[in-house]
Amino acid sequence: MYSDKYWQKEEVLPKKELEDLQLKRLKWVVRHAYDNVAFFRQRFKERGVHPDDIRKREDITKLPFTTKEDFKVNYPFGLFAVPKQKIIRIHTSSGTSGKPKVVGYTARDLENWINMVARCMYMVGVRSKDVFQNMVSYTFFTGGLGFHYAAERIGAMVVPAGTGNTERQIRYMIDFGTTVIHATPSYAMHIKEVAESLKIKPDETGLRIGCFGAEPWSNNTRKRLEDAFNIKAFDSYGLSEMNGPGVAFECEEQNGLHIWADHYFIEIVDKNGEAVSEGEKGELVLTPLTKEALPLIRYKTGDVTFVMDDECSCGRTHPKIHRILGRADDMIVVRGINVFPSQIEHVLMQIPEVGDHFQVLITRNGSLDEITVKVEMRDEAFTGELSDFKRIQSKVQRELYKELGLRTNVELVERGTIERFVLKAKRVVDLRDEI
Ligand code: DLL
Repeated sequence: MYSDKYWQKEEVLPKKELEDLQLKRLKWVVRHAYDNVAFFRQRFKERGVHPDDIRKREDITKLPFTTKEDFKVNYPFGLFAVPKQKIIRIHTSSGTSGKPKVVGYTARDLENWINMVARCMYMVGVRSKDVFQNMVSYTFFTGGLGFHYAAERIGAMVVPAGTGNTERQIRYMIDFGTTVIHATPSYAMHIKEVAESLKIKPDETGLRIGCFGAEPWSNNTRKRLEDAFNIKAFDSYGLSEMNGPGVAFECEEQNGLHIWADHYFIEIVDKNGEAVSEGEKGELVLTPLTKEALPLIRYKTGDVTFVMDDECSCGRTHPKIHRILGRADDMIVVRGINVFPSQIEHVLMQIPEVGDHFQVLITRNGSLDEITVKVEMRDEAFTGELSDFKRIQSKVQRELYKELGLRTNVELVERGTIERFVLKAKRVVDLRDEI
């Protein structure tokens, strides 16, 4: 630990020093990838670029991008830059189809990763006195072990709960005196609902902090979770290809996520792979600067965000990104209008009559795309009166129109009708190709 306030001294490195460190590490990782991964060597040659061409940070744009597709071609270990005996762990990230992406770690990679997640947890106030209940999957998913070892490193008491068996999770929270929880926001919403059905009041638990991530969620969901559990809830961003969680995390300001620039080089690009203007939104491209096992160059994450490069009152000098707006490939294009599911969530979660669960169905009616939002109502709002029902339905439709500029069909359903998820939610069902 560096001080009472920070886990590592690198968190407050002056900007110039941080940039110098980035350049030094960028040169190292580019050379490492070129020397040890045939795939990168060939890509560099095709592009007519050599590691010696990297003299300043801006030279990164000379390098080719790496994509999710490249994992498929190189399945399982073709992108690894060290011999197999130096890899001490692997994880996988399952895409929606085809082969999973296999990611590997050397002992030093794991050490760096543990420290990055520890930085994040320490940043939001987790200390050795805390009881940390880790309610995500512990297997191939990076969220389980990623948080587990970091919490142990801080010295917290770890409850390796995993997912599911929600009533027991709630029992343990109370019996063990859990103070910090980690879950996907959709599972946290489900836990909230089960706790409510058990008539457990937020202040009956000793919870203080919630770490939520691994999928898009909204500020209005944050409010609901904070009220239900009497906690402060923080957004946690990461991806398996960049170790897992611990890439970026909110600090106590809850306004943007610090992205650890001593370990990741950040770019935001448009559809053509060109840098966007400062502060504009686009796809996040990351180059890990210290990864020995998997030195991905200019990796296109598919996640859409923008850089909020203002000074932060927490004192950390690492840039902040806005919470992820959505995945480029999650974006629904309906009648020419781009919609991210998180925009819909944002609208729904601020309407008091609306419950915590929803689903978006996209269908085609002739040549016209239709979007139907199925929304659970809160029990209290469900009076049985048709006029109430109609009023709420038009209210939801009106609010969605204001945000999306798009007419939607709204179907109100009873609580418990829509599927619950213990890890990442699947909220959008696109039936356009099936009709
Ligand atoms: O989800 C790693 C993780 C574990 C992050 C625990 C946070 C907490 P993957 O399964 O490889 O890794 O999925 C990565 O999930 O590219 C984003 O599209 C999405 N994602 C992750 N965190 C967030 C977030 C883990 N806070 C993919 N907001 C990423 C929005 C997120 N999307």
